[in-house]
Amino acid sequence: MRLSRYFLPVLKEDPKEAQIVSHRLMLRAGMIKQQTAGIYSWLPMGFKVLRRIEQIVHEEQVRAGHIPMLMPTLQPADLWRESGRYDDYGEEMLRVKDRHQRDLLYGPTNEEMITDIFRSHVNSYKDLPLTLYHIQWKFRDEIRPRFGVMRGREFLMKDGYNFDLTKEAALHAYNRHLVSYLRSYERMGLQAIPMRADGGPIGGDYTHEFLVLAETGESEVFYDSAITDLSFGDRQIDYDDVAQCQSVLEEFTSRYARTDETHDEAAFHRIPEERRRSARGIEVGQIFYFGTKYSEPMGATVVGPDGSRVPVHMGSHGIGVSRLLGAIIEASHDDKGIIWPEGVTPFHVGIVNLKQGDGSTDGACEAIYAELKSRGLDPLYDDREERAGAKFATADLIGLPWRITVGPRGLASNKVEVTSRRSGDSVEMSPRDAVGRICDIYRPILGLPAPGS
Ligand code: P5A
Repeated sequence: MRLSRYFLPVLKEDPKEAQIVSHRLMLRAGMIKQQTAGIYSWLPMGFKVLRRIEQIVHEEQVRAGHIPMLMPTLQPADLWRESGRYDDYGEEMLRVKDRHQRDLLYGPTNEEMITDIFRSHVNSYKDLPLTLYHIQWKFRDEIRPRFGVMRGREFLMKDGYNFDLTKEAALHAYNRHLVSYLRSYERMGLQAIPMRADGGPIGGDYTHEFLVLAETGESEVFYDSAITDLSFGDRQIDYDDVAQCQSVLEEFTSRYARTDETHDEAAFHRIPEERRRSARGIEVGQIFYFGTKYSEPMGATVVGPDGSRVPVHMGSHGIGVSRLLGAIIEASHDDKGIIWPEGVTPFHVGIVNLKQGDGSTDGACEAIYAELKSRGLDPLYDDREERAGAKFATADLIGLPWRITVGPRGLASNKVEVTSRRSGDSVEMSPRDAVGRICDIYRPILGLPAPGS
Protein backbone atom coordinates (compact mmCIF):
# COMPACT_ATOMS: atom_id res chain seq x y z
CA MET A 1 0.00 0.00 0.00
CA ARG A 2 1.16 3.52 -0.81
CA LEU A 3 0.56 5.85 2.10
CA SER A 4 -0.35 8.70 -0.28
CA ARG A 5 -3.38 6.64 -1.40
CA TYR A 6 -4.30 5.09 1.94
CA PHE A 7 -6.77 6.30 4.55
CA LEU A 8 -4.78 6.78 7.73
CA PRO A 9 -6.30 9.73 9.61
CA VAL A 10 -3.62 10.16 12.31
CA LEU A 11 -4.26 12.75 15.05
CA LYS A 12 -1.56 15.23 16.03
CA GLU A 13 -2.96 15.89 19.49
CA ASP A 14 -3.70 13.43 22.26
CA PRO A 15 -7.48 12.87 22.37
CA LYS A 16 -8.85 14.03 25.72
CA GLU A 17 -11.32 11.18 26.16
CA ALA A 18 -8.62 8.48 26.22
CA GLN A 19 -7.60 7.43 29.74
CA ILE A 20 -5.28 4.58 28.84
CA VAL A 21 -2.44 4.29 26.39
CA SER A 22 -3.99 1.74 24.02
CA HIS A 23 -7.12 3.83 23.56
CA ARG A 24 -5.04 6.97 22.99
CA LEU A 25 -2.76 5.26 20.47
CA MET A 26 -5.61 3.60 18.57
CA LEU A 27 -7.29 6.98 18.15
CA ARG A 28 -4.05 8.79 17.32
CA ALA A 29 -2.99 6.16 14.79
CA GLY A 30 -6.34 6.47 13.01
CA MET A 31 -7.45 2.90 13.75
CA ILE A 32 -10.90 3.48 15.23
CA LYS A 33 -13.54 6.17 15.53
CA GLN A 34 -16.09 6.22 18.32
CA GLN A 35 -19.67 6.51 17.02
CA THR A 36 -21.32 6.56 20.43
CA ALA A 37 -20.35 5.22 23.86
CA GLY A 38 -18.69 1.82 23.45
CA ILE A 39 -19.44 1.55 19.72
CA TYR A 40 -16.67 2.02 17.16
CA SER A 41 -16.04 2.15 13.46
CA TRP A 42 -12.94 0.25 12.48
CA LEU A 43 -10.92 2.45 10.16
CA PRO A 44 -8.74 0.68 7.58
CA MET A 45 -5.63 0.12 9.69
CA GLY A 46 -7.58 -0.95 12.77
CA PHE A 47 -9.65 -3.25 10.58
CA LYS A 48 -6.48 -4.77 9.13
CA VAL A 49 -5.17 -5.73 12.60
CA LEU A 50 -8.61 -7.04 13.57
CA ARG A 51 -8.53 -9.29 10.50
CA ARG A 52 -5.01 -10.53 11.34
CA ILE A 53 -6.14 -11.49 14.84
CA GLU A 54 -9.23 -13.21 13.47
CA GLN A 55 -7.06 -15.13 11.01
CA ILE A 56 -4.82 -16.47 13.78
CA VAL A 57 -7.87 -17.46 15.82
CA HIS A 58 -9.42 -19.27 12.83
CA GLU A 59 -6.20 -21.11 12.00
CA GLU A 60 -5.71 -22.32 15.56
CA GLN A 61 -9.36 -23.35 16.01
CA VAL A 62 -9.36 -25.34 12.80
CA ARG A 63 -6.01 -26.89 13.80
CA ALA A 64 -7.68 -28.07 17.03
CA GLY A 65 -10.48 -29.73 15.02
CA HIS A 66 -13.17 -27.11 15.69
CA ILE A 67 -15.62 -26.21 12.93
CA PRO A 68 -16.28 -22.60 11.80
CA MET A 69 -19.80 -21.35 11.11
CA LEU A 70 -21.76 -18.10 11.52
CA MET A 71 -24.80 -17.29 13.64
CA PRO A 72 -26.74 -13.99 13.44
CA THR A 73 -26.32 -11.05 15.80
CA LEU A 74 -30.09 -10.81 16.44
CA GLN A 75 -31.71 -13.66 18.32
CA PRO A 76 -35.31 -14.54 19.23
CA ALA A 77 -36.06 -13.94 22.92
CA ASP A 78 -37.97 -17.24 23.11
CA LEU A 79 -34.76 -19.26 23.03
CA TRP A 80 -33.52 -17.38 26.06
CA ARG A 81 -36.83 -17.92 27.84
CA GLU A 82 -36.19 -21.65 27.53
CA SER A 83 -32.88 -21.46 29.36
CA GLY A 84 -34.20 -18.95 31.88
CA ARG A 85 -31.57 -16.38 31.00
CA TYR A 86 -33.92 -13.88 29.32
CA ASP A 87 -34.82 -12.47 32.72
CA ASP A 88 -31.52 -13.29 34.45
CA TYR A 89 -29.35 -11.34 32.04
CA GLY A 90 -30.75 -8.00 33.17
CA GLU A 91 -29.94 -4.59 31.77
CA GLU A 92 -26.81 -5.71 29.94
CA MET A 93 -29.00 -7.29 27.29
CA LEU A 94 -30.17 -5.04 24.46
CA ARG A 95 -33.79 -5.97 23.78
CA VAL A 96 -35.67 -4.93 20.65
CA LYS A 97 -39.09 -5.55 19.13
CA ASP A 98 -39.63 -6.14 15.44
CA ARG A 99 -42.61 -4.72 13.47
CA HIS A 100 -44.75 -7.69 14.57
CA GLN A 101 -44.00 -6.90 18.22
CA ARG A 102 -41.89 -10.04 18.55
CA ASP A 103 -39.11 -9.86 21.13
CA LEU A 104 -35.58 -10.01 19.80
CA LEU A 105 -32.24 -9.34 21.40
CA TYR A 106 -28.78 -8.46 20.17
CA GLY A 107 -26.79 -11.52 21.26
CA PRO A 108 -24.38 -11.04 24.17
CA THR A 109 -23.32 -14.70 23.68
CA ASN A 110 -24.71 -17.75 21.87
CA GLU A 111 -25.17 -20.73 24.21
CA GLU A 112 -28.94 -20.88 23.59
CA MET A 113 -28.78 -20.51 19.82
CA ILE A 114 -26.08 -23.13 19.35
CA THR A 115 -27.99 -25.52 21.63
CA ASP A 116 -31.05 -24.99 19.45
CA ILE A 117 -29.02 -25.75 16.30
CA PHE A 118 -27.64 -28.87 17.93
CA ARG A 119 -31.00 -30.26 19.08
CA SER A 120 -32.48 -29.64 15.61
CA HIS A 121 -29.87 -31.66 13.78
CA VAL A 122 -28.00 -34.08 16.03
CA ASN A 123 -29.64 -37.19 17.36
CA SER A 124 -27.02 -39.81 18.10
CA TYR A 125 -23.92 -40.09 20.25
CA LYS A 126 -22.21 -41.32 17.08
CA ASP A 127 -22.16 -37.70 15.83
CA LEU A 128 -20.13 -36.63 18.86
CA PRO A 129 -17.73 -35.12 19.73
CA LEU A 130 -18.63 -31.86 18.04
CA THR A 131 -17.23 -28.36 18.52
CA LEU A 132 -18.66 -25.46 16.53
CA TYR A 133 -17.49 -21.87 16.69
CA HIS A 134 -17.95 -18.49 15.06
CA ILE A 135 -16.46 -15.03 15.18
CA GLN A 136 -19.33 -12.58 15.47
CA TRP A 137 -20.23 -9.19 16.96
CA LYS A 138 -21.79 -9.21 20.39
CA PHE A 139 -23.61 -6.53 22.33
CA ARG A 140 -23.51 -6.03 26.08
CA ASP A 141 -24.96 -2.80 27.37
CA GLU A 142 -22.09 -2.34 29.82
CA ILE A 143 -22.88 0.16 32.53
CA ARG A 144 -19.47 1.78 32.05
CA PRO A 145 -18.10 1.22 28.55
CA ARG A 146 -14.55 2.56 28.67
CA PHE A 147 -10.96 2.27 27.57
CA GLY A 148 -11.91 2.15 23.89
CA VAL A 149 -12.21 -1.36 22.48
CA MET A 150 -11.25 -2.89 25.85
CA ARG A 151 -14.71 -2.58 27.30
CA GLY A 152 -16.99 -1.89 24.37
CA ARG A 153 -20.72 -2.35 24.15
CA GLU A 154 -20.46 -3.80 20.66
CA PHE A 155 -17.41 -6.04 20.43
CA LEU A 156 -16.09 -8.93 18.37
CA MET A 157 -15.82 -12.32 20.05
CA LYS A 158 -14.78 -15.77 18.96
CA ASP A 159 -17.16 -18.12 20.72
CA GLY A 160 -16.98 -21.88 20.49
CA TYR A 161 -19.25 -24.57 21.93
CA ASN A 162 -18.48 -28.23 22.50
CA PHE A 163 -20.99 -31.09 22.63
CA ASP A 164 -19.89 -34.36 24.19
CA LEU A 165 -21.47 -37.54 25.48
CA THR A 166 -19.69 -37.61 28.82
CA LYS A 167 -18.12 -35.25 31.29
CA GLU A 168 -14.68 -36.78 30.56
CA ALA A 169 -15.04 -36.10 26.84
CA ALA A 170 -16.21 -32.53 27.54
CA LEU A 171 -13.19 -31.97 29.76
CA HIS A 172 -10.95 -33.06 26.89
CA ALA A 173 -12.69 -30.40 24.76
CA TYR A 174 -11.95 -27.92 27.56
CA ASN A 175 -8.28 -28.90 27.50
CA ARG A 176 -8.14 -28.63 23.70
CA HIS A 177 -9.43 -25.08 23.97
CA LEU A 178 -6.89 -24.22 26.63
CA VAL A 179 -4.04 -25.50 24.45
CA SER A 180 -5.29 -23.81 21.28
CA TYR A 181 -5.72 -20.52 23.16
CA LEU A 182 -2.17 -20.67 24.51
CA ARG A 183 -0.93 -21.12 20.94
CA SER A 184 -3.15 -18.34 19.58
CA TYR A 185 -2.07 -15.72 22.12
CA GLU A 186 1.61 -16.56 21.67
CA ARG A 187 1.27 -16.11 17.90
CA MET A 188 -0.07 -12.62 18.67
CA GLY A 189 3.05 -11.87 20.68
CA LEU A 190 1.21 -12.06 24.02
CA GLN A 191 1.68 -13.94 27.23
CA ALA A 192 -1.84 -14.75 28.46
CA ILE A 193 -1.93 -16.67 31.73
CA PRO A 194 -4.81 -19.08 32.45
CA MET A 195 -6.25 -18.33 35.88
CA ARG A 196 -9.02 -20.01 37.88
CA ALA A 197 -12.04 -17.75 37.72
CA ASP A 198 -15.78 -17.50 38.32
CA GLY A 199 -18.49 -18.67 35.89
CA GLY A 200 -20.60 -15.49 36.16
CA PRO A 201 -23.71 -15.33 33.93
CA ILE A 202 -22.40 -18.08 31.61
CA GLY A 203 -22.40 -20.59 34.48
CA GLY A 204 -20.36 -23.60 35.46
CA ASP A 205 -17.82 -23.79 38.23
CA TYR A 206 -14.93 -25.08 36.13
CA THR A 207 -13.57 -22.11 34.25
CA HIS A 208 -10.31 -20.36 33.46
CA GLU A 209 -9.79 -16.80 32.30
CA PHE A 210 -6.75 -15.88 30.21
CA LEU A 211 -5.09 -12.74 31.49
CA VAL A 212 -2.48 -10.44 30.01
CA LEU A 213 -0.65 -8.69 32.81
CA ALA A 214 -0.96 -4.89 32.48
CA GLU A 215 -1.28 -2.04 34.98
CA THR A 216 -4.39 -0.80 33.20
CA GLY A 217 -6.12 -4.20 33.38
CA GLU A 218 -9.58 -4.27 34.95
CA SER A 219 -9.08 -7.57 36.81
CA GLU A 220 -7.19 -8.00 40.03
CA VAL A 221 -5.06 -11.16 39.91
CA PHE A 222 -2.87 -13.17 42.26
CA TYR A 223 -0.25 -15.60 41.01
CA ASP A 224 3.00 -17.46 41.52
CA SER A 225 5.62 -15.63 39.43
CA ALA A 226 7.03 -19.00 38.27
CA ILE A 227 4.08 -19.17 35.87
CA THR A 228 5.48 -16.30 33.82
CA ASP A 229 8.48 -18.47 32.87
CA LEU A 230 6.25 -20.87 30.94
CA SER A 231 5.91 -20.59 27.19
CA PHE A 232 4.14 -22.80 24.71
CA GLY A 233 6.79 -22.41 22.00
CA ASP A 234 6.62 -24.47 18.83
CA ARG A 235 5.71 -27.83 20.39
CA GLN A 236 3.68 -30.12 18.20
CA ILE A 237 0.29 -31.08 19.58
CA ASP A 238 -2.00 -33.91 18.59
CA TYR A 239 -5.36 -32.50 19.63
CA ASP A 240 -6.90 -35.99 19.74
CA ASP A 241 -4.32 -37.09 22.28
CA VAL A 242 -6.21 -36.83 25.57
CA ALA A 243 -3.13 -37.33 27.76
CA GLN A 244 -1.05 -34.79 25.87
CA CYS A 245 -3.69 -32.04 26.13
CA GLN A 246 -4.21 -32.89 29.81
CA SER A 247 -0.49 -32.59 30.50
CA VAL A 248 -0.35 -29.13 28.89
CA LEU A 249 -3.30 -28.07 31.06
CA GLU A 250 -1.52 -29.37 34.16
CA GLU A 251 1.72 -27.65 33.22
CA PHE A 252 0.01 -24.28 32.75
CA THR A 253 -2.48 -24.46 35.60
CA SER A 254 -0.67 -26.23 38.45
CA ARG A 255 0.86 -23.02 39.81
CA TYR A 256 -1.31 -20.67 41.82
CA ALA A 257 -2.99 -18.15 39.49
CA ARG A 258 -6.43 -16.77 40.27
CA THR A 259 -8.61 -13.75 39.73
CA ASP A 260 -9.94 -11.93 42.79
CA GLU A 261 -13.28 -13.78 42.48
CA THR A 262 -11.66 -17.12 43.38
CA HIS A 263 -8.62 -15.87 45.29
CA ASP A 264 -7.73 -17.94 48.37
CA GLU A 265 -5.39 -16.14 50.78
CA ALA A 266 -4.35 -19.33 52.58
CA ALA A 267 -3.33 -21.09 49.36
CA PHE A 268 -1.62 -17.92 48.13
CA HIS A 269 0.49 -17.78 51.26
CA ARG A 270 1.77 -21.28 50.65
CA ILE A 271 3.78 -19.87 47.69
CA PRO A 272 7.31 -18.79 48.72
CA GLU A 273 7.07 -15.07 49.51
CA GLU A 274 9.52 -13.97 46.81
CA ARG A 275 7.30 -15.53 44.13
CA ARG A 276 3.96 -14.11 45.36
CA ARG A 277 2.53 -11.51 43.02
CA SER A 278 -0.62 -9.44 43.02
CA ALA A 279 -1.16 -7.41 39.90
CA ARG A 280 -3.70 -6.32 37.33
CA GLY A 281 -4.62 -8.11 34.14
CA ILE A 282 -6.67 -7.79 30.97
CA GLU A 283 -9.04 -10.70 30.40
CA VAL A 284 -8.59 -11.74 26.77
CA GLY A 285 -10.48 -15.03 26.91
CA GLN A 286 -12.40 -17.46 29.07
CA ILE A 287 -13.24 -21.15 28.83
CA PHE A 288 -16.10 -22.90 30.64
CA TYR A 289 -17.32 -26.41 31.32
CA PHE A 290 -20.95 -26.22 32.42
CA GLY A 291 -22.20 -29.76 31.82
CA THR A 292 -25.92 -29.94 31.09
CA LYS A 293 -26.89 -26.40 32.16
CA TYR A 294 -28.32 -25.58 28.70
CA SER A 295 -28.82 -29.02 27.18
CA GLU A 296 -31.16 -30.19 29.93
CA PRO A 297 -33.73 -27.34 29.97
CA MET A 298 -33.53 -27.01 26.17
CA GLY A 299 -33.82 -30.73 25.43
CA ALA A 300 -30.50 -31.14 23.63
CA THR A 301 -30.21 -34.91 24.01
CA VAL A 302 -28.70 -37.74 22.01
CA VAL A 303 -29.40 -41.43 21.89
CA GLY A 304 -26.55 -42.98 23.87
CA PRO A 305 -24.85 -46.37 23.31
CA ASP A 306 -27.47 -48.11 25.49
CA GLY A 307 -30.37 -46.68 23.46
CA SER A 308 -31.57 -44.19 26.10
CA ARG A 309 -31.62 -40.41 25.53
CA VAL A 310 -29.16 -38.35 27.54
CA PRO A 311 -28.50 -34.61 27.66
CA VAL A 312 -25.12 -33.68 26.16
CA HIS A 313 -22.25 -32.22 28.17
CA MET A 314 -21.28 -28.78 26.98
CA GLY A 315 -18.79 -26.01 27.46
CA SER A 316 -18.26 -22.64 25.84
CA HIS A 317 -15.04 -20.87 25.05
CA GLY A 318 -14.51 -17.21 24.19
CA ILE A 319 -11.74 -14.99 22.90
CA GLY A 320 -12.14 -11.20 23.03
CA VAL A 321 -11.03 -10.54 19.46
CA SER A 322 -11.56 -6.77 19.40
CA ARG A 323 -10.33 -6.36 23.01
CA LEU A 324 -7.09 -8.06 21.96
CA LEU A 325 -6.02 -5.01 19.94
CA GLY A 326 -6.08 -2.94 23.11
CA ALA A 327 -4.36 -5.68 25.12
CA ILE A 328 -1.56 -6.05 22.57
CA ILE A 329 -0.94 -2.30 22.53
CA GLU A 330 -0.98 -2.11 26.35
CA ALA A 331 1.67 -4.84 26.36
CA SER A 332 3.73 -3.44 23.48
CA HIS A 333 4.30 0.30 23.06
CA ASP A 334 6.72 3.10 24.01
CA ASP A 335 6.38 6.86 24.33
CA LYS A 336 6.51 7.27 20.53
CA GLY A 337 3.70 4.89 19.72
CA ILE A 338 2.66 1.31 19.10
CA ILE A 339 5.14 -1.55 18.60
CA TRP A 340 3.26 -4.30 16.74
CA PRO A 341 4.39 -7.90 17.18
CA GLU A 342 5.19 -9.38 13.75
CA GLY A 343 2.28 -11.84 14.00
CA VAL A 344 -0.43 -9.15 13.94
CA THR A 345 1.18 -6.06 12.42
CA PRO A 346 -1.07 -4.29 9.89
CA PHE A 347 1.83 -3.94 7.42
CA HIS A 348 4.96 -6.02 7.65
CA VAL A 349 7.44 -3.24 6.93
CA GLY A 350 7.42 0.49 6.24
CA ILE A 351 9.48 2.00 3.43
CA VAL A 352 10.45 5.61 4.13
CA ASN A 353 11.51 7.69 1.13
CA LEU A 354 13.72 10.53 2.45
CA LYS A 355 13.67 12.51 -0.80
CA GLN A 356 10.38 12.14 -2.60
CA GLY A 357 10.73 13.34 -6.19
CA ASP A 358 14.40 12.47 -6.48
CA GLY A 359 14.59 10.09 -9.44
CA SER A 360 17.01 7.53 -8.05
CA THR A 361 15.50 7.51 -4.52
CA ASP A 362 11.99 7.06 -5.91
CA GLY A 363 13.27 4.32 -8.23
CA ALA A 364 14.99 2.44 -5.38
CA CYS A 365 11.87 2.68 -3.19
CA GLU A 366 9.62 1.46 -5.99
CA ALA A 367 11.94 -1.50 -6.63
CA ILE A 368 12.02 -2.49 -2.94
CA TYR A 369 8.24 -2.09 -2.68
CA ALA A 370 7.61 -4.23 -5.77
CA GLU A 371 10.08 -6.91 -4.67
CA LEU A 372 8.59 -7.20 -1.16
CA LYS A 373 5.10 -7.55 -2.60
CA SER A 374 6.20 -10.16 -5.13
CA ARG A 375 7.64 -12.19 -2.23
CA GLY A 376 4.27 -12.24 -0.45
CA LEU A 377 4.81 -9.39 2.03
CA ASP A 378 2.53 -6.46 2.74
CA PRO A 379 4.67 -3.26 2.83
CA LEU A 380 3.52 0.31 3.50
CA TYR A 381 5.43 2.77 1.31
CA ASP A 382 5.52 6.32 2.73
CA ASP A 383 5.60 8.19 -0.60
CA ARG A 384 4.10 11.41 0.76
CA GLU A 385 5.68 14.80 0.10
CA GLU A 386 6.62 15.20 3.77
CA ARG A 387 9.75 15.99 5.75
CA ALA A 388 11.80 13.03 6.96
CA GLY A 389 10.98 13.90 10.59
CA ALA A 390 7.24 13.72 9.95
CA LYS A 391 7.59 10.39 8.14
CA PHE A 392 9.60 8.92 11.03
CA ALA A 393 7.05 10.17 13.55
CA THR A 394 4.20 8.52 11.63
CA ALA A 395 6.19 5.28 11.30
CA ASP A 396 6.89 5.24 15.05
CA LEU A 397 3.28 6.05 15.96
CA ILE A 398 1.71 3.34 13.81
CA GLY A 399 4.33 0.90 15.04
CA LEU A 400 5.33 -1.29 12.10
CA PRO A 401 8.02 -3.62 13.49
CA TRP A 402 10.48 -2.95 10.64
CA ARG A 403 11.40 0.10 8.56
CA ILE A 404 13.56 0.44 5.47
CA THR A 405 14.83 4.01 5.08
CA VAL A 406 15.96 5.05 1.61
CA GLY A 407 17.83 8.29 0.87
CA PRO A 408 20.17 9.65 -1.78
CA ARG A 409 23.21 9.70 0.51
CA GLY A 410 23.06 5.99 1.34
CA LEU A 411 22.12 5.02 -2.18
CA ALA A 412 25.35 6.61 -3.46
CA SER A 413 27.09 3.60 -1.90
CA ASN A 414 24.17 1.20 -2.59
CA LYS A 415 22.98 1.27 1.01
CA VAL A 416 19.61 1.57 2.74
CA GLU A 417 18.91 1.36 6.45
CA VAL A 418 16.91 -1.40 8.15
CA THR A 419 15.56 -0.37 11.57
CA SER A 420 13.84 -2.41 14.26
CA ARG A 421 10.97 -0.49 15.87
CA ARG A 422 11.39 -2.44 19.11
CA SER A 423 15.13 -2.01 19.71
CA GLY A 424 15.66 1.10 17.60
CA ASP A 425 18.79 -0.54 16.15
CA SER A 426 19.62 0.27 12.52
CA VAL A 427 21.82 -1.65 10.12
CA GLU A 428 23.00 -0.47 6.70
CA MET A 429 22.88 -2.91 3.81
CA SER A 430 22.15 -3.10 0.10
CA PRO A 431 18.50 -2.82 -0.98
CA ARG A 432 18.65 -6.45 -2.07
CA ASP A 433 19.91 -7.61 1.32
CA ALA A 434 17.30 -5.46 3.05
CA VAL A 435 14.51 -7.25 1.20
CA GLY A 436 16.14 -10.61 2.00
CA ARG A 437 16.42 -9.69 5.66
CA ILE A 438 12.74 -8.74 5.98
CA CYS A 439 11.69 -11.91 4.14
CA ASP A 440 13.83 -14.00 6.51
CA ILE A 441 12.08 -12.45 9.52
CA TYR A 442 8.59 -13.17 8.20
CA ARG A 443 9.28 -16.54 6.54
CA PRO A 444 8.40 -18.67 9.59
CA ILE A 445 5.51 -16.40 10.61
CA LEU A 446 3.83 -16.34 7.21
CA GLY A 447 5.03 -19.72 5.94
CA LEU A 448 6.77 -18.05 2.97
CA PRO A 449 8.73 -20.30 0.60
CA ALA A 450 12.46 -20.73 1.25
CA PRO A 451 14.75 -18.49 -0.82
CA GLY A 452 15.48 -19.86 -4.28
CA SER A 453 12.63 -22.40 -4.11
C1 P5A B 1 -17.62 -18.03 26.19
C2 P5A B 1 -17.97 -17.92 24.75
C3 P5A B 1 -18.57 -15.91 27.19
O1 P5A B 1 -19.35 -15.08 26.76
N1 P5A B 1 -19.89 -17.55 26.02
C4 P5A B 1 -19.45 -17.77 24.68
C5 P5A B 1 -18.79 -17.40 26.91
N2 P5A B 1 -17.50 -15.62 27.90
S1 P5A B 1 -17.08 -14.15 28.37
O2 P5A B 1 -15.95 -14.32 29.25
O3 P5A B 1 -18.18 -13.45 28.92
O4 P5A B 1 -16.60 -13.37 27.11
C6 P5A B 1 -15.52 -13.89 26.33
C7 P5A B 1 -14.48 -12.82 26.12
O5 P5A B 1 -15.05 -11.70 25.44
C8 P5A B 1 -14.36 -10.53 25.82
N3 P5A B 1 -15.33 -9.50 26.27
C9 P5A B 1 -15.32 -8.21 25.87
N4 P5A B 1 -14.53 -7.56 25.00
C10 P5A B 1 -14.76 -6.25 24.80
N5 P5A B 1 -15.75 -5.57 25.41
C11 P5A B 1 -16.58 -6.19 26.29
N6 P5A B 1 -17.58 -5.51 26.87
C12 P5A B 1 -16.37 -7.58 26.55
N7 P5A B 1 -16.99 -8.50 27.34
C13 P5A B 1 -16.33 -9.65 27.16
C14 P5A B 1 -13.39 -10.89 26.93
O6 P5A B 1 -12.10 -11.05 26.38
C15 P5A B 1 -13.92 -12.23 27.40
O7 P5A B 1 -12.90 -13.05 27.93
